[in-house]
Amino acid sequence: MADRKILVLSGPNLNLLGTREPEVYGSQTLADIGKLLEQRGAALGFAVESRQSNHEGALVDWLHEAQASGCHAVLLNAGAYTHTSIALLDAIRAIKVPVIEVHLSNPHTREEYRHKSYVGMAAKGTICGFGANSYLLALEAAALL
Ligand code: CA2
Repeated sequence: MADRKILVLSGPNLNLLGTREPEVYGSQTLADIGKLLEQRGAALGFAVESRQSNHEGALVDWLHEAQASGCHAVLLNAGAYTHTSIALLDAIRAIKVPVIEVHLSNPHTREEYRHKSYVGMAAKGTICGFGANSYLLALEAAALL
């Protein structure tokens, strides 16, 4: 059932996860995280589908799709688009599905240009700074909605 589905969207460069900068982003790959989310989701009674794109428009399309297909929630790590994308802000505002902002690192402890989040301006809430566990914690939060 679509209303028991949680969509996990990851943005630009996150396909490189686990291959570079492990000191910042951890050593697990996005596929590893996807498997963990699927397992935990099943235990919580949700089908979890994970997707990644380096393209802003694909993320916008998938947010619209989450609404059209009646998803329960979206977990969104928009990568660097977090800090630049009014298109993502508008897309999140345009849908009723709650979007939880996720980051592996804590952008607030990093460069100033990472402090502003357009995603966060419309997200239900934000979980950041816990590495791969940020996604899992966001899933727990989504299941409570
Ligand atoms: O901490 C996060 O999850 C970020 O969304 C990651 C983005 C960054 O621009 C945000 O400020 C915070 C960068 C993703 C880059 O992913 C890489 C993964 C492995 C190696 C290189 C880049």
